[in-house]
This record gives sequence, C-alpha cells and structure tokens, in this order.
Amino acid sequence: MTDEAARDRKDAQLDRDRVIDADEALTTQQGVRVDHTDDSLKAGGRGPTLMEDFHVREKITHFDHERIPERVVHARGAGAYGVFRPYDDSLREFTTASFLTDPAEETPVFVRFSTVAGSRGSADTPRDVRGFATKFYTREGNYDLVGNNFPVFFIQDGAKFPDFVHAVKPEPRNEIPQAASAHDTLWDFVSLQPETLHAIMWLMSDRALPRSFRMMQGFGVHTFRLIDAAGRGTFVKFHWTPALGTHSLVWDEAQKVSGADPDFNRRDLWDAIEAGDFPEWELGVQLVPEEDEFAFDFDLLDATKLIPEEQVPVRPVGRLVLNRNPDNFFAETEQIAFHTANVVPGIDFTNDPLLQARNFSYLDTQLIRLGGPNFAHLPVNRPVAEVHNDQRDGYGQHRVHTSGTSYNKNSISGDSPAPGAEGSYRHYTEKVEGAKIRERSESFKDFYGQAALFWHSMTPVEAEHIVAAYRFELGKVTDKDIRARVVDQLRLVDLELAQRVAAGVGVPAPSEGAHREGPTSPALSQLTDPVRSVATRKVAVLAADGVDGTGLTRLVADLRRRGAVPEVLGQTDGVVHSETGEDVVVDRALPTMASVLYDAVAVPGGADAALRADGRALHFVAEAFKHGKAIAAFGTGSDLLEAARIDPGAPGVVTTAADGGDVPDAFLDDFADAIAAHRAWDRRTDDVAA
Ligand code: HDE
Repeated sequence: MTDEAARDRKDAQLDRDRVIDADEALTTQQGVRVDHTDDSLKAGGRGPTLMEDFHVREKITHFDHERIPERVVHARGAGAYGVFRPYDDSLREFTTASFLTDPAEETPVFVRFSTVAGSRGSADTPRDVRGFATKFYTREGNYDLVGNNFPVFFIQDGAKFPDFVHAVKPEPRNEIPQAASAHDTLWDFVSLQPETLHAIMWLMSDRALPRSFRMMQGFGVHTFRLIDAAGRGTFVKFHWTPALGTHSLVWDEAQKVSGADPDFNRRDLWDAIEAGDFPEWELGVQLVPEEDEFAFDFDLLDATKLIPEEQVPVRPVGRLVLNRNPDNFFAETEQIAFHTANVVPGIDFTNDPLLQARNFSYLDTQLIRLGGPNFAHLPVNRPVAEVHNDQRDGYGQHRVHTSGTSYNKNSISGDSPAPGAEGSYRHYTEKVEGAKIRERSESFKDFYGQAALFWHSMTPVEAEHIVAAYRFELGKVTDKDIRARVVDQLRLVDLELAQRVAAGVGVPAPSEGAHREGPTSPALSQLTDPVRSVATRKVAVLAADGVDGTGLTRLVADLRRRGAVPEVLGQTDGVVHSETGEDVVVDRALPTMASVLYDAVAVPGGADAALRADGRALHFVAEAFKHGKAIAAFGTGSDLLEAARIDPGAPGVVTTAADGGDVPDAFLDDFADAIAAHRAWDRRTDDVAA
C-alpha cells in the first residue's frame, strides 16, 4: 500500500459519521424498530389509511424533502478524496502556508470536477468549461482552490456574471438547449461583450472536450497573493498539470458519448480509482514579484488574461493524488461547499473584481443550497483543524457548545474563545486609494490580443477544430445578425479566422481585419509536446466464434502489462469459442457498447467472417477510424478493416498477417505507440461514412 492510500486525517475524521446498515434492523428516524414497510396502516384491508401510521408518514415526508437546489452553475460534477504533498520547502521564502512548504506534511483533499452550464442530470461531455475545485483540509483550516480547466474566464467583473450565466443557460422561454452553448442568447451576449472572446476561443477549442477529468489541466485563473513571514506579498497563479497529459475527445465523438454513456467522465474517474490507477496532478505556480505588477501588457487583475508560460515559467510545487472514491454521492459530492474566501495564512486575494465578487457569492449560495449557516458542520465540509467560535444556533446546528457565553470579550468564560492566537490569519497590508467610481479600468480594455495569441499558438489541426466549432455553434444560432456580429468581432482577433468561420455560416466574409505577427505561446497548444502514455487507455478487442484465441490472449496480456485496459467484446455476452474450441470470456456484449467509449480497437484474426457480416462491428471500426483512434488487426482481422474501407496504411493503423503465437513484438509495440499518441491527427477521415 502506498502512503497515499494510507488513512489520512480526513478519512479518519469521517468515521464518526459513517453509518453501516449491514445486519441491522430497520428503524424509524427515532430508532424505533419497524415490523413491516410494504403496506400502510389501514382501517381494514381495503380501508382508508390512518393518520397514526407514523412510520409511513415519516418515510414519505422524508422522501418529499429529499431534494436540495442544484448548484446554479457547475451543477453536474463528480469528486474524490486524495492527498497533496509539496516536493520541498522552496516556497517558504514566499508563503507561510505550511501545506505548500512542508514536505513532511500530507494534506487530505477533496476534489470536485464539473461541467458548468448543464443541470445535475445532464451529460458529461458537452462543449463546456470544466470546474476543478480542490478543498485542502490543512492543519491551519480549509483552503479552497476553486478553479477551472481554462486559465481565463469569460468576463472581467463579477457584476456581469448573472448576465453571462443567464445567456449561456437554456433559454428562458422553453429551457432549450440543455448543457449547450450553441444557441442565440449565448452568442448574442458574446457579440456584444468582447471581453468574452478570449475564453470563448478556449471554449471553441478541444480544451472544452476533455477525454477524462484525469487528463485535463486546472487553473486558479485569478492572480492571488502569497504572503511570507514578514508580510511581504508575491503575486501567484496556480496551475494543475495532469500526469497522464492533457487530451481531448473530438466533437463528433463527444456528442455520441452523451448518448452512449452520459456518465462517461464520472465513470472514468470512479473506475480508475477503484482499479487503483490513482489520478495525479502536479501543482505549479507562476510567481510575479510585487514590483513587477505593471510589467505586463495586460493587467494582472484581469481574469480574461493569462501570463504566458514562456514569460513566467511554471514552477513545480507538489503532487496531488486522488485515491479514494466517496462513500455517498449526496452526502459528500453534492454537499461539499467550496468558497474562494476559504484561505489559510500565507495566501491572500488581489483586487481582481471577478475574484472579489466570488468572495461574496460562494458563501451566499451555500446558504440557500444547504439550507442555513451551519453547512460547515456537514462531514465533508468540516475542517480537520479545530473549530471554536461564538457562531451558535441556526438551522441544523450540530454542535453542543457548553460554554456559558457566546460573545467576545467576556469575563465569564475566561475570554474564550480568544482571538489573536499564534498562527492567526492576517490580511495583507495593501495601500489602496481612489475615487468611488463604477467603471472598467483602461488597463482591462484589450479584448483581442490574447485571443489572437491563443489562436496563433494552435497547431493546424487544433485551429481546424476551432473553426469547425465556431461553424457548428453559430450554425445553431437562428438570428443571422448575431452570426454576423460574432464574425465581425472575430475579424478583430484575426481576419483569416473570421473568413473561415464566415464561409461556413452563411454570412458575408469580412475583407478587413487583424493580421498579427506577434509571439505565440506553444504551452497553449495540446499537441506541440503531448504526454504519450498507454496507461489506463481503454482498448476494445472485437471477437466472435472462431477467433484466434492464442493471438487474442497474447495481445490482451501485452496491453495489460503496459497498463492499458483491454476489454473483449463479443456479439453477445458470455463466451466465444476460439478456432481451437477454447472458451474466450467476453467482457462486454458489442450491442451494449460503442467505439466512442474506447481509445483504441483491435481485431484478431479468425472471426472476420462473422464480424464482416455484423453491421455493428463494421460501424465500430469505421467510427474509431473516423475519430483518429489507434486500430490494430492481425491475421485475417485485417479483412474487417478492408470491409469497412479502412486504409491499412493510414496513420495509426497497425496490421500484420501473422497470427497466433507469431504475432510479432514489433506489431504490439507499434499498436502501443499509436495508442500513446492519443489520436492520429494527420489521418484523413472526411470521406468516412460514420
Ligand atoms: Fe464560480 N460559482 N463563480 N467560478 N465556480 C459557483 O458556487 C461565481 C468563477 C467555479 O464543485 C457557485 O457552490 C461568480 C470562476 C467552480 O462545488 C457560485 C463568479 C471560476 C464551481 C459561483 C464565478 C469559477 C463554481 C455555484 C464570477 C474559475 C463549482 C455553486 C464573479 C476560477 C464548485 C457554488 C463545486 C461554483 C459563483 C466565476 C469556478 C454561484 C459570482 C472565474 C469550479 O457561488
């Protein structure tokens, strides 16, 4: 067992709230044993139900009240517990936060990933931002880093947040569309609010379609402050970098996954942790000395801007490992309450007007969502640090305060609990002056420069996906004037981008616009230097009676050895009979699965006649090909590829005529390399009928 898997302080604390019902008698909420719960108490077998049936009344009353308001944004999510540990003490010169600086200290965490726009029951793979919210249960109190998988946000001032969210959410008259940005109100808002353009560029990119929560970056977005022991501040941006690399689905696939498995990302996280494949991220920071506050051509307080990594490198800090699934979705994942103002000594805010609004909103929203001011007593929210204060009473008070006073100062209880103890949080001493005005700072007003930086940093494949995404989204906008206004804004980012989008959405192409020769930031591309790994990749192995069992077993064992997750798909569940009459166990029945649920597909020989006659099998390989996935076939397995009109010479397609024990190592290596590449982006697929 790794030290990460050992029980941490939060896990141990939760023991006092865990309920184990195994082998227990059914009781009411009052602990009275219940003899029978199938029938209500009635006056005679066919008579009216009696009011005095306290058990059934209690059962139904509880049921009637089982729903709480879903989060107004980020309603759909999944979470897990884990631990964070810094690599060393090198941040100590910048911050007093010991969870970031003491390598001997392992801090328990809960991380919740989410989509933003959809309802709680929506699918996992719409085009959307993903939330990446981390609660660190530190010894000095809870610290929440409530981030996203994009480093920039859509608006600059919290005053616009309700407008932005109302625009992206389903339209008010008919609540259509669910969990989708492709509709008139969002694009109307975008066309009128150009500060959105940079984050919208990210939304149109592959970043909005993560293959897995385990394969996406996270960002704190705002500029925060680290505070050292002397009270000196340093600006900081937080980054999470996934060990498995940052990888995305393709749009056609993402849409189909929504039907084939709406829980795709949630299941992936759950399954990986259950299998012991604990997801990992590295925490990194970009540090900017206070004296460099104005050294950039954007404002550090503007959340629609990032600091290019080439300008300020990301410095590694420590490692996050998620190693434990929650016991109960509602109690833990639904009731966890994040708040940007949950900070610990050594970390402080800046005057970013978006962050300032968040510091109001998160506490406020928990009051309605969790029904009152005592939500910090809920097991998942409770700090591991001790809590002592005079905040008594309120709905759901769980604590029995025994002191005779609930005010400070007091003489009756020895002035306890007393403020000012060592280790108290102290706000950064920042000099502030200015007139009271309601206006946007001039330093926030370049809306196009970083949108262009992002666009110009994309590889051709990524750029093509962005153009296709704009065309899809604007193609769903019914009001042509809105489409034209968006194109008119894109013109100011880059003329060629605007022209390519215009050509697909039936509005006149602009002839004038921006041509920027400026710098690029390769770190913004997912494809310039991707992490290549086979670990945890799901591989479908298609089988039917007559299959080359020896070759299949060799392939499956090889994939497992490399850390991949192969599954044998038969035409029905149960077993298929190999060519030598042996049983090959089927993991999944083909009709219950789809190629979009796998990263790669392999076709052993021997079963091709049955598979060639099966439209599902043909569609399976053709669709995997269309989505750029690694495809392997050995022996007569190649005949299925041929029947599906797959070019065996195409990038990412690996074949060999050998079979059985003769399947060569080089073939297995090539297949593993193709899987590790994530997708064969240079494959031509326009003419594939899938
Ligand atoms: Fe949030 N946001 N947000 N947000 N946000 C919420 O809090 C809000 C913003 C983010 O898994 C709500 O508990 C305002 C930026 C995540 O439980 C609410 C503004 C970023 C989550 C809220 C923002 C985020 C939320 C809804 C603009 C990335 C899910 C329920 C001023 C850095 C946390 C809740 C979880 C959730 C308000 C902008 C990330 C209403 C007012 C920027 C990951 O309080």
